[in-house]
Amino acid sequence: MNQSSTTPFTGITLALSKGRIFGETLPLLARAGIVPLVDPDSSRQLILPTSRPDVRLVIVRASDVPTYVQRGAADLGVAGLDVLLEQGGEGLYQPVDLRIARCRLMVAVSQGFDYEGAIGRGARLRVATKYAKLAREHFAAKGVHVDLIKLYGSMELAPLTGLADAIVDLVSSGNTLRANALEAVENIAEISSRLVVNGAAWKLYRERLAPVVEAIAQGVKETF
Ligand code: PRT
Ligand code: MG
Repeated sequence: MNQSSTTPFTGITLALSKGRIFGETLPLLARAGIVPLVDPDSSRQLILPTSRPDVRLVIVRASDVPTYVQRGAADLGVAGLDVLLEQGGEGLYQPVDLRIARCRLMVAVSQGFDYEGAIGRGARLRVATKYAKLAREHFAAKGVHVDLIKLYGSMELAPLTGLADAIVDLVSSGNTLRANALEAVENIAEISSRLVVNGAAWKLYRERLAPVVEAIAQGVKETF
């Protein structure tokens, strides 16, 4: 159990993304006695040692967290339910709702666009989103025909430029929708971040992982 680069790391590796998830996970980790020794915002380091020599953090893209944990490159991870639902979350055990980075997955349109009318007429709706699977499932369940337009960011721009009639995106404060003259018309899912564990690692190394998982779960209980 050491963190030098010459010896393989034998402790617990936790994958998480920079930004809001990192910021909101830190207090929960601190309650579990895990404090990063390096600030990922001011350092280029992607592997962060912590106050616990047997625990390290790896910084990855939010949508890459499930891959790291599924393939065992990380034992634990923090991932948004949006990412887990969109990707399927296969092989992942999800023991703790961390109740952080909360938001809603919603359908939004330009203010004044007659969404219900368009659906009622059976119009084929052009929907821009990075959540292709979740959007497809949502509209299929409603029996609405859609042309899905896959985007990787700035979904809010699509209705404003005529690229799409509607978007499926995350909304938290609603400020981004308001600033772009959009309005939410449907709620698809309540989202928060989940602690995810590699299913095989959980079976093999449960006595090593469980104390960390339980400490984080306890942190959530004390925080919310
Ligand atoms: O940025 P990057 O491309 O690396 O990846 P990412 O965008 O997936 O990462 P990040 O850090 O932006 O988001 C990580 C996770 O945070 C998401 O997977 C969600 O589970 C969660 N989360 C919570 C959010 C939001 N709230 C949120 N509001 N993720 C994104 N947003 C965006 C939203 O897409 C929209 O553009 O913020 C904007 C709306 O915010 P409001 O406050 O104006 O409504
Ligand atoms: Mg982002």
